[in-house]
Amino acid sequence: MYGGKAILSLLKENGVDKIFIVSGTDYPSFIEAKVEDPSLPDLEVVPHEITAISAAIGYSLGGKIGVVAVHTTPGTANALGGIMSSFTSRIPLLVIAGRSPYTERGSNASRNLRIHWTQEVRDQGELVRQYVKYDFEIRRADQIPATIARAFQIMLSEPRGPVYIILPREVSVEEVSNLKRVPMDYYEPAPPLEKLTKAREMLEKADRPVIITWRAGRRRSWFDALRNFADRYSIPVLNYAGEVLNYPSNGNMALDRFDLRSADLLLVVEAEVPYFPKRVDLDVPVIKVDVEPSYSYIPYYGFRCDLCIQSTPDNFFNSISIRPKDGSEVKELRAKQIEEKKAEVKRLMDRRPIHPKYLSYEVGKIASSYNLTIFNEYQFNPRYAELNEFGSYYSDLSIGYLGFALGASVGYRIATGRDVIVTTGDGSFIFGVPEAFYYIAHKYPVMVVIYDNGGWLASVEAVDEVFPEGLAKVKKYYPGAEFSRFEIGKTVEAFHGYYELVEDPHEVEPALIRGLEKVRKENKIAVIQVIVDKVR
Ligand SMILES: Cc1ncc(C[n+]2csc(CCOP(=O)(O)OP(=O)(O)O)c2C)c(N)n1
Repeated sequence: MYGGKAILSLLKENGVDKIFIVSGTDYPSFIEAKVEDPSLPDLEVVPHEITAISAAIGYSLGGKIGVVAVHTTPGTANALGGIMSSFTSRIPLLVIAGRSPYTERGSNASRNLRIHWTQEVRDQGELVRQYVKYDFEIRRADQIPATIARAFQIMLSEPRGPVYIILPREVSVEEVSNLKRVPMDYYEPAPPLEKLTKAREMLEKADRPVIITWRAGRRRSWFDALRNFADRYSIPVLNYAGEVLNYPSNGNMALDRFDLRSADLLLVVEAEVPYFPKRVDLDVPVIKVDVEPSYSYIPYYGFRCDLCIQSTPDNFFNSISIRPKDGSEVKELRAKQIEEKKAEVKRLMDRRPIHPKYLSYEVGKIASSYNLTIFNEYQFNPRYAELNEFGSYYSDLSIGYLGFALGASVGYRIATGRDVIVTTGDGSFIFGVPEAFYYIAHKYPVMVVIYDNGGWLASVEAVDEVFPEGLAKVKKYYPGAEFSRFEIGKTVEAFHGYYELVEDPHEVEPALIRGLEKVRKENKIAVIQVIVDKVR
């Protein structure tokens, strides 16, 4: 069996049923192998790497193994943002990149185009090395079984993340003499006994501990363990909806805000940035529970860690028991926050331009009534929604590389079969390469809600933060951060999708329901572009 076919066979054995691919002159072996054996993983064309790698990320978030195949150095360049995102957000991802043929003659695979010289780079792995857990250029076809086994071991062991395998064209056609499987188990950390004892002491002693998280809900058993712990011992949870849903928003311990200066212990779980020192100056002990507590990839990092525990959240939470705290104050605070939000939504519901918080409330209502998963990029505010189930919410990935939500929503939909709604800023929508998204989404349709505030509000906010008395703020004029408004979602019609532009707050709910019906009953992509105010 030749190298390319061996890779596809081994991927299939490892449960991969789909490869998101942007092919080039490096993939004849994959294409030939798929034609020879249709039972090999599907080669799902997504015609831009930003969307393809996002789809693979969504596939992994949906519990399967995301695999993306890209074209040598140009494809890697376009996929780099997704690689960075999966590294910093700890998402398993197998990135396969072709490599320019390295021979000038002697093989069918030898160079036959100008680009086969010009696309060669001195060290291809270097392009991604800061953001992958492992990279390797396969030198001989016999190395394929061990390389694939190792790739799975590394990407699935915590902290999970991307691996980058380079496949030269010569190796892809070379015979593999022995396709022997190599067992390579995955592994993950658990807390040492003495650290557990210390954590128990600190938690017992504290009167006002608070859990701060960001992605402790990224695995179902973690989500369940955190919820049980917080509920049983009455410890409030901040960022219950962070990068993922970490704790149900209808749970008794879900808080939108909490004055951290009144806490006497922070239990920081899978969160690289627990708070902003610029905003709040804290002198509170910290227990950190994390599969990699140091975040050593971040060069400057000043957060204290009085007790650093390298563990998965479930291994920690399921091994600790303490006397429950008195949760009455948290419940009161929570009830107050819910009432405030209700009153706020009531105040905002007739307002023009539409307020993004009100839109989030309406999106949240639809998502919970119709059991949809939300993929959010930038504007949806989860506090105004009811998000209760594991896997019902995914948001901006850690490194802030915009453009993942469109592709990821489709990958997630394919992996889970769940209906998905994407919420995205107008800027983020464009970063997501809509046309490439439509190509794949027309087969697996989702609904997209664009929060169109006519530009990059984040860039405007940065000006106000850095120059609070500045002229730009006084003049409300922000060159470089604003752009003209177009009907950006209308391009979906070229892909037989459904489009609506909404400016009237009373039209929000009916438009969302119409869009969802188009997705569910007519199998169409729906894009609802909502003109919103330039506020958060
Ligand atoms: C690929 C990429 N380019 C640029 C940025 C910088 N950036 C951060 S937020 C933002 C604005 C995004 O616009 P939009 O989605 O409309 O959200 P808004 O801030 O307007 O609510 C930009 C440009 C980024 N994070 N990623």
